[in-house]
Amino acid sequence: MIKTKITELFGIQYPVIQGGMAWVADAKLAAAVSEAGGLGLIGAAAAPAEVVEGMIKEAKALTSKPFGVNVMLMSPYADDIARVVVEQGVKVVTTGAGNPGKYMDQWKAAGIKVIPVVPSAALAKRMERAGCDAVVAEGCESGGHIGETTTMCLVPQVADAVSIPVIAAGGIADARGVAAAFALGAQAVQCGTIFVCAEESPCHAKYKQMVIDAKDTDTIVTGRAGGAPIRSLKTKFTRSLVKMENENISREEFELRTAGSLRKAVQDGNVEEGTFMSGQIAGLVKSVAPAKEIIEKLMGDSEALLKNLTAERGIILG
Ligand code: TUI
Repeated sequence: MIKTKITELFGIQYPVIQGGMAWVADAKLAAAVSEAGGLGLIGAAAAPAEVVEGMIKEAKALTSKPFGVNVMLMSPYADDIARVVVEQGVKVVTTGAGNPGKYMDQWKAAGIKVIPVVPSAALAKRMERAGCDAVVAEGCESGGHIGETTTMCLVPQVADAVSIPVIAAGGIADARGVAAAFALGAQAVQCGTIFVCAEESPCHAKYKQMVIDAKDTDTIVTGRAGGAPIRSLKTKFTRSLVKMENENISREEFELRTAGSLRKAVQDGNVEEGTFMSGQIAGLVKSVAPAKEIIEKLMGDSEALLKNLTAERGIILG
């Protein structure tokens, strides 16, 4: 058993949160993770509020354990989704891709635990002052929309900047990552890429296989020029996007080429036009497995490693 401030805060068994991945983090995946003792998240992404409401109802039918919703703040529907999570009595809200300040009063009044994803210590401090309950310090090893700082550098600096609990994200897919996260000052981990390959994940079999086949250097960052960098698997398509950006393609043209590309990856496994978001840790993901198995292996190995860290590493103290 690994009990931390985060397992206490959420009333969960293991200090593992599943990332609120756009198109991937649906009700089935979130419920499976929560049922297995972690905290599952539904990713609201850019979906309309009715769709998110439907997913929340579906998750409630699948699990009586706590689960959360990730609100992607760049969504045109963010205001409506902010209201839906309150109406539906969601216990935990994480936010990404922006500052959730304008929703804080509404969410705190409803007793929601608010956990923003932050890419910097400065934003973490602002979020603590705004009354957030914890922060996710997400390094740029992550898949999807990323900041500039690595997990190794971000987590300890965020941990020093705030007194609320810190959850480490970015590059964590096994016990070594969990142990490192604790050593850096985190109280829990958030994992994304490993759950792309959960049996319950809605990702197309081709997407899962591409993550399994990926090695350490197989991701690429697109969208830097437009100010919304996205990490995904290297394909002919994503390489061509970077080439176009380097040739100063217009933002409109870039948007046109990338619109709907994540959906094409998740639902269709379309390698020609899909964006297969993935973290740099894909190389550690070797198979598709049920969420419960993923979590039990991750946490079982972590407990063993944490108990015996130096001996397992051949490090001699004193
Ligand atoms: O949000 C994510 N990852 C995502 S969101 C997403 S969907 C999307 N698609 C196209 C363009 C943009 C998004 C896919 N992956 N992770 C959390 C995260 N939050 N990463 C970085 C940030 C972030 C960035 C700036 C959080 C706050 C922030 O603050 C700016 C400010 O207002 O101070």
